[in-house]
Amino acid sequence: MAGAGGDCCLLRLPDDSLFLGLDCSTQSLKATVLDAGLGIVATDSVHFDSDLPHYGTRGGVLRDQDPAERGRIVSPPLMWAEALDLLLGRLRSRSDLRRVAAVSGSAQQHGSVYWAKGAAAALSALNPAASEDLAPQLAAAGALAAPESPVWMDSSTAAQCREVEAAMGGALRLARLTGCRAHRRCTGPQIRKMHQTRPQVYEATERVSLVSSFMASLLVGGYACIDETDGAGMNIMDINTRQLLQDALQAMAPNLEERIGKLAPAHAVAGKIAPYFVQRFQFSSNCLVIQWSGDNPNSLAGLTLSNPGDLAISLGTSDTVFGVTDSPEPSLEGNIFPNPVDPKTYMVLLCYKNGSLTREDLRNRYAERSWDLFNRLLEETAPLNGGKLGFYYKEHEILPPLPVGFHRYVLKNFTSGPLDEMVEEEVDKFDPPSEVRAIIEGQFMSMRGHAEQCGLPVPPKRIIATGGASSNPTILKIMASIFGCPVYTSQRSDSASLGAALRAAHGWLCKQQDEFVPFSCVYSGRLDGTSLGMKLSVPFGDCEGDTELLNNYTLLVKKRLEIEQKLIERICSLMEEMQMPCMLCW
Ligand code: XUL
Repeated sequence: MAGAGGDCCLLRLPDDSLFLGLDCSTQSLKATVLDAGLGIVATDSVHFDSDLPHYGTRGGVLRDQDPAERGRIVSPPLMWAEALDLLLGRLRSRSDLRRVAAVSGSAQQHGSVYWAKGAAAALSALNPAASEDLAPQLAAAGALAAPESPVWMDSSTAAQCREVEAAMGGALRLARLTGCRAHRRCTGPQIRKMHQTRPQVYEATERVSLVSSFMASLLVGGYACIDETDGAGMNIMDINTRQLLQDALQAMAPNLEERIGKLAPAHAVAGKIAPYFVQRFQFSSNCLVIQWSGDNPNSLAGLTLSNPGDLAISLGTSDTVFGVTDSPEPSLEGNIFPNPVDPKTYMVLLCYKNGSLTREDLRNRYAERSWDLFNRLLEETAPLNGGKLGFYYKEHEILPPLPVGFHRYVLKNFTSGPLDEMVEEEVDKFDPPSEVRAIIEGQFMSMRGHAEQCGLPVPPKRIIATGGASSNPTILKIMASIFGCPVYTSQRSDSASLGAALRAAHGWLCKQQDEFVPFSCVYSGRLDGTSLGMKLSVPFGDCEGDTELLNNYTLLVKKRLEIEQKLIERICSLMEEMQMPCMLCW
């Protein structure tokens, strides 16, 4: 039997079937359609800002301008619903949606959606014959208790994070139980803030969904469960038993369990697709909706990451670093989630808020808004940047937990003395080429240092780079030098929607077999020549000097982590002087 580790090759996806993967990320909704041979038959996307400008988002989000609500960042859930109609309409004209055997999805992690009382009934009554689409029908039924959802970028929950950690016996205990400390983007503290600051919304709420389960709920026309992988980003689930923790639920808000509902494994069936989608877009009424999950877990599936020592780095709105482990060690840094495609293992994730938008900001300031010039400047400057280290935070950062601000240091006597004895001097600015190198080197050095602290293997055996900036070879070359390993790229930059399509096929197979089957059954023997193939983009160790350079980066990473620590201490004592609670060491 396949589930018992038997011969997966006996399992077949029906020849004429299609599998649809959607990814509701911060800035867009994307789709990948796979055929039974795992070839890509269609892709498409809806960009929230430009395709749906009436929601007024920038980068897919709305930033609260009220000084009392600094750091509050939200998105309108109806925008995601409208994007779903638009995207399926576009896809229908390019592929035969009747052949879709299963659909699954990926979404930005941690965001919370508040369904109003009666929303379950409204979802089941979505009318395909009505002239209105999903969003106006949901609005007319008053299906949402809050028109805006706090998303992963929201950093306005510092007080709630402190309270929750205190109630749960400290940050480390909470991390050991739930997979992470109360990071500001975690959903539990978001819900607590909603209960404290908008009690009327919380009272009116029948169900809280994550962005992933919100989208799945639209597709099944009823509340879909939160899956156990994305659910781990909420601070309310025991990552070992995958059950809700009563004391954590109570630390968040009253009567929360009934608003969360049950959790389900990521490979489970959420339901059959609702009649709305059957009639509007010609899906088969037998099309299965497989549980949706978070974007990072879906990328893990899309990159078929399963070997210890493989590290994925996704360079997108958030930069993330992740790998698989069977012996997770939750700490104050990073997140541990159950692996969405293997109930026995876990994924370790580091998340940085300052990803592509911060790189773009530096490009605009120092490289005349041009990636070509940005790359030229990177190539003109020597590795190690002459001992110049930059810390650029346009958003309140997670790793390290530092507020918005730019900090620059030069190591004195960089060219003459031993690196580990060098003392740093703070400066106001660098020349433009050094600024450009400092952000790229700085981001990768931080990833390497924190990955090591979280127990991820450094140097990794290989890195699989994905996300927008992974198409930039100059950036990838620097990644290889700093981590000391070859860098591969996935043939497809959108690993999250690809992962969702593969998970749709996986969920379909599990349902067919009536038991869990290994994820590799979906793709066994079919990695090369399909959408899943990897390409070696930067080799490592072939050039003279690679190893010496790696050793120097090792020292520079150590120095960088020391400076980070000093920056944290400086901010803490400033807060203390101002007699304010220190937001960094709650
Ligand atoms: C991960 C995280 C981000 C979002 C981005 O914990 O918050 O990577 O998932 O969509």
